[in-house]
Amino acid sequence: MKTQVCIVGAGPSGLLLGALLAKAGIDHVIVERQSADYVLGRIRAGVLEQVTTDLLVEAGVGERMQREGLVHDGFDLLFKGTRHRIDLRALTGGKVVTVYGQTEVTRDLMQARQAQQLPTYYEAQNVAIHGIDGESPKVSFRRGGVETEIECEFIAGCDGYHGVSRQSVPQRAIKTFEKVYPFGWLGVLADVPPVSHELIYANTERGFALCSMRSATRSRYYIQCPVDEPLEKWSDDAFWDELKLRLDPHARERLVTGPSIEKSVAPLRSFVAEPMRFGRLFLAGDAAHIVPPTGAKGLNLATGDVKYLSEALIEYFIEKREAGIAHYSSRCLSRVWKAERFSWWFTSLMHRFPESGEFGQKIQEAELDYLVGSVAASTSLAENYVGLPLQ
Ligand code: FAS
Ligand code: PHB
Repeated sequence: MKTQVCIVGAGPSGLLLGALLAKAGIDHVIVERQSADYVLGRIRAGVLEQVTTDLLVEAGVGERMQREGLVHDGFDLLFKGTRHRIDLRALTGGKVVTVYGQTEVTRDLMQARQAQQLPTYYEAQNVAIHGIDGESPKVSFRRGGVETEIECEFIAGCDGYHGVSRQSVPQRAIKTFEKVYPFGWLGVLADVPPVSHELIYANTERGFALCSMRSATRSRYYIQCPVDEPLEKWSDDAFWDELKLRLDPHARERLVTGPSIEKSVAPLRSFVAEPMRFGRLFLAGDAAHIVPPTGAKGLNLATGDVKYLSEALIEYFIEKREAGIAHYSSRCLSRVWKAERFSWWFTSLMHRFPESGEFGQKIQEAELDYLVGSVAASTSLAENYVGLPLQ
C-alpha cells in the first residue's frame, strides 16, 4: 500500500492533521493501536485556546464546538480562603478560552473523518516504523491477523508519550528533557452542575484543587494527590469530602455532588524531545512533549504542532518547497518551551511542595499576593493562559 503521509496515532493530533491534509487533497492514512471507542473513552483536556478553536474551524470540524463550547473570559485563583478573578478578556485585550472537552474534539474529528471515508486503521498491532532516513519510509503493522506495510513519503508520529514513533529514533539523534512532579491529579467527572460558571484553581493547605466543567450539567474536578495514590482509596464520598475541604465557604455551599462517571489518577511531568524531526519522521503533540495539565496547554500545544506540520507538508506537496519542513522543529520548539515554562511555573505556584519547607511556602504565598495585586503580573498569567500567538 502506498500513500504520501502515514500518520501514526488517532488522538487529536493525528485526527486533526488528517483533516487538514484531506482538505488540501494530500493522500494519507492513519494507523491507530486502539479501537475508536477506546480512544473516545479517554477523559483528558478541557480548555481550548483560540489557536485551537480557529484550527478546528479551519479543518471543518468546529461547528458543534462553536455551538456547545463555553466561552470563558476569566477564572478564579483561590488561596488563603479568598477567590481572586483573573479577567482574561480585559488583561489580554479581548482574548478568551473555550471550555469544550477533548473527548468532544476527538468525536467531531472522528465523525468528519468517517463521513469522508478516509482510511483509518484502528486496532493495529505491532506498529513499527522503518527507513526514516531514506526517501520511502514505511509503517508496518498487524491487523485482523494480516501483516500490512504502508510505503509513504513522510511519517507523522502523533502517537503520544508512550507511542512507537519517538522510540524509533536512534538514541544518538534525540535529546530529552524531563521533570517528574512529586504528586498526581485525582480527577473525577460527574453529571452535576459546575460549582461556579468559571474555573477555580485553588492552592490550599491540603493541596491543589481545580473546579472545571464540560457543560452546564457535567463537571470535572481534580485534587492534588500522592503520585502512587491507589484509586480504590477514593470512594466518591471521600473525594467530595476532600474537595469541599479545599474550597472557599461559598463554593462549598454551592457544590453539587453525585456519582462519578470517570475517576483516575494522572501523574504530572514536564517532558520535551529535541528535535521534533528525524529525516522523514516528524513528531507532533504528546509524542514530542508533555506538560503538567495545570496550565491547560497539552492539547493546545499539540494543535500548534499540527498547524505547523500541516502547513509544511502542504507547502512540500503542493508548492514543491521545503522551507516549512526544514523549520518545523525549531518553530514548534520555540512555542513548546514557552508553554513548558508557563506550565511548570503555574504548577509550582498552585501546588503544595512539603519538601520546599516553610521558606518555600512563604515565597509561594508572596508570589500569589504579588500576582493578584499587580496588573503586570496578572497580564503575564493571562496572556500565557489564553495562549501565545503562533509565530
Ligand atoms: P494522545 O496521547 O492523545 O494520542 C495518541 C494516540 O496514539 C492514542 O490514540 C494512542 O492510542 C495512539 N498510539 C499510541 N501508541 C501507538 C502505536 N504504537 N501505534 C499506533 N497508535 C498508537 N491536556 C490539557 O490541556 N488539559 C488536561 O486537563 C489534560 N489532562 C490529561 C490527562 C491525562 C491522563 C493525560 C495522559 C493527558 C492529559 N492532557 C491534558 C494532555 C492531553 O490532552 C494531550 O495533550 C493530548 O491528548 C495530546 O494529543 P495527542 O498528541 O494526539 O496524543
Ligand atoms: C479540565 O477541564 O480537564 C482542565 C481544565 C483546566 C486545566 C486542566 C484540566 O488547567
